[in-house]
Amino acid sequence: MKKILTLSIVHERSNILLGMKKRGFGEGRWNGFGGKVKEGESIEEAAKREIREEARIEAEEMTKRGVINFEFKGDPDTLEVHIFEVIKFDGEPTESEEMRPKWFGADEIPFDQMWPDDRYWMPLFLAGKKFSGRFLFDKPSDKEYTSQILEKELYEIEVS
Ligand code: 6U4
Repeated sequence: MKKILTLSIVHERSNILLGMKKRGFGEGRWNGFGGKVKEGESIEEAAKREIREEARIEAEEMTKRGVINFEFKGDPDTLEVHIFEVIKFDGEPTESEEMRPKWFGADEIPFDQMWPDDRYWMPLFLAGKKFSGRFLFDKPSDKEYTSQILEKELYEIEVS
C-alpha cells in the first residue's frame, strides 16, 4: 500500500529550519516538518497542518520541490513523501510535543543526525532544483539504528 506523507522545510535566506523529532517515526533525528495526509485533505493542506502542529507557525507561501518514494526491504508499504519549501511564514517557530525547531545554516546541516537520504537530495533542494526519487532501506531507523540505503534513484526534474 502507498502512504502519502508531507515533508516541509522552511527556507529563509541561506538558513533552513529543522525539527528534532521527539517521538514516533524518525525519533532522535533532525527533519523537516510533516506527516501523513488525512482523508479529505489535499497534500498541501496536510503540509500546512503539520507545520502548524509541529513548529507552531503558519505557512503563507510554499512551493512543491520534490517527491520521493521510500521503501523498506520486505515491507509492501511505500511512503510517498511530498517535499515542500516554505518561503514565507507567519509566527515564531516554537517547540511542540513532537518537534524542537532550530535554524541551521546551509553549511552546517546535521546530516549525521538525519535520515540518510537527506544528504543526497538536500543539495538539490538548497540549489533550487526540483527532484524525484526512490530509496530502498534495509529497515526503519530508530534511536539506536540508522537505516542503510540498499538502492537509490534520484533525478532532477522539471515540474510546474
Ligand atoms: P503519527 O501520525 O504521529 O503516528 P509519526 O510516527 O509521528 O506519525 P509521521 O508518519 O507523522 O510520523 O511522519 C513522518 C515524517 O518523516 C514525515 O514528515 C515524512 C518524514 N520522512 C519519512 N521518511 C523519511 C526519509 N527517509 N527522509 C526524510 N524524511 C522522511 O527526510
